[in-house]
Amino acid sequence: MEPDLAALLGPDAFAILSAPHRNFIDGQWRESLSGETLPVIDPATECEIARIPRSGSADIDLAVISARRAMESGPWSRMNGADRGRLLWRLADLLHQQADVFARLEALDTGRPVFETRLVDLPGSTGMLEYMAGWATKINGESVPVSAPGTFHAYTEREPVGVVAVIVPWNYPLELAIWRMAPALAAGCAVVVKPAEQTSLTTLHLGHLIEQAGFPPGVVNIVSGEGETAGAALASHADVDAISFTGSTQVGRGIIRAAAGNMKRVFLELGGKSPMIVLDDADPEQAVPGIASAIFFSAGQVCTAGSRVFVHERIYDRLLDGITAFARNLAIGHGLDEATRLGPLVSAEQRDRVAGYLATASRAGTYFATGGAPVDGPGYFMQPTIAVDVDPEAALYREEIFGPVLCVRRFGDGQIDDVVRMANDTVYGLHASIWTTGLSRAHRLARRIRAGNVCINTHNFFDPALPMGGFKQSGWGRAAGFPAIEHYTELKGIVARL
Ligand code: TXE
Repeated sequence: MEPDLAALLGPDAFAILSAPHRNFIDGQWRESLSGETLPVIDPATECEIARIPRSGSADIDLAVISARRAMESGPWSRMNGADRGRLLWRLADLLHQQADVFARLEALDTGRPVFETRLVDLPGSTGMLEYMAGWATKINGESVPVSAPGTFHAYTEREPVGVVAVIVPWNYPLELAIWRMAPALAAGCAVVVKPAEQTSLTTLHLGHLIEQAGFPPGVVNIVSGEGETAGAALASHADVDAISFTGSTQVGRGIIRAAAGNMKRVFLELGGKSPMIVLDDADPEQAVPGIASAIFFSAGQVCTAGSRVFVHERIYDRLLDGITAFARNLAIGHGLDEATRLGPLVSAEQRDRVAGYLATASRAGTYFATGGAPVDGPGYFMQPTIAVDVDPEAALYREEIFGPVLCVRRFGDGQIDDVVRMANDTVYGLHASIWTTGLSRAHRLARRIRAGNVCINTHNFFDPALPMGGFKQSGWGRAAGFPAIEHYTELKGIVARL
């Protein structure tokens, strides 16, 4: 049974949940053209709590036309960097004012603890808007000393790439939408955002803040719908210039194919199977909570989750006991309960997927130090799980589980080369961490790991200033920092005969 959402959410967030949820296209609030809707399910109770537009290709078309118009003839096209920066700051200010409301709605929709959405999603969102607001005035070209400098004068300029499609997944809906939108807007692009069908509430509601901040109509369009229809229409749309996709590697491959039609610029942030290496001199006080949080935060539904850990035998027992106790002590509950530290997985589909991996591993005789199965419903809850000595060929060890499941392996003296080989023996290369008090060992090891981000004595570290992204099949390009702006600009060389 659904708990008293009015009491749990508070009046402001409850009012938002209860109001109609519509697409935001060309500065207007619209139903899907077909009038169809999709249910929004509370993953902790399996109850329907709202409905969102089930948009199709005709809705996507309207959004793309509106973005194109904003790019080419609207006030946006005449704004300078300072104007754009001011709008991004204003949006950040409005989000600060409503941070708690957004954090609660996000917790309800994703199932993740409100403790997390408050700690991570909202500061991460406002921080990125503020950071990119600063870049808006600093997107410079360069003068270029060509071979005949007295005869020719050459310089470069960065122009906005055009209309950008932003497709985001269900785990960090608001934050990921903002991490992709903010650099595109700073660069002067117009965007069409499609949130994941499971978790669209906060992204749709962000449209109200975009309106209040004063963005001209059409600069930001938000359209909810399913991946195979609305998402696919956006990915293959001939009038979209660039696409920023965050999601599974499998769909990422389809995005590349869909983008080929008109050669869209493609940014991809995809899956991971991130390794953590614990050396014998690691500080257990730091490593135990650090490693447990790396996998159990957001119930492991994080692209960078630390899902494989290699532990030196001298620290192994202490570490395994510590993370096992941490897992058993996690308070499992509704995301809106302040005490909750492990919410449900986002959907029945995701719960069944994770349960399937665990059942296969169980049949193969895998030993679980704790967990290993779903928690009885209602709600898509999964036990925090630690699998020991998993066969390196097993699916549990090789594939992205996207649930609270950690694979642990032990190593001994003289085996560090084997550990590096095993850490890198994956099609992914998104994130990694090294746990040691030896400064030189840490940096030497960091150079050998094939991943876009390597953390030392921490994991899942993100900052708007730090480029983030994947090697190998974890993606193309980097989010955050100036590299993110580069994705949304075209570099033009201009030369004049003097
Ligand atoms: O992702 P999808 P799903 C991984 C994780 C998870 C698995 C499946 O392993 O278990 O993917 O999750 C849209 N054209 N990650 O199925 O399908 C979709 O509507 C265009 C890792 O939810 O990739 C949503 O908005 N768009 C990941 C977005 O793509 C399409 C986060 C992501 O959905 C589409 C999420 C299509 N054909 C899942 N099909 C990470 N890297 O953080 C779907 N979409």
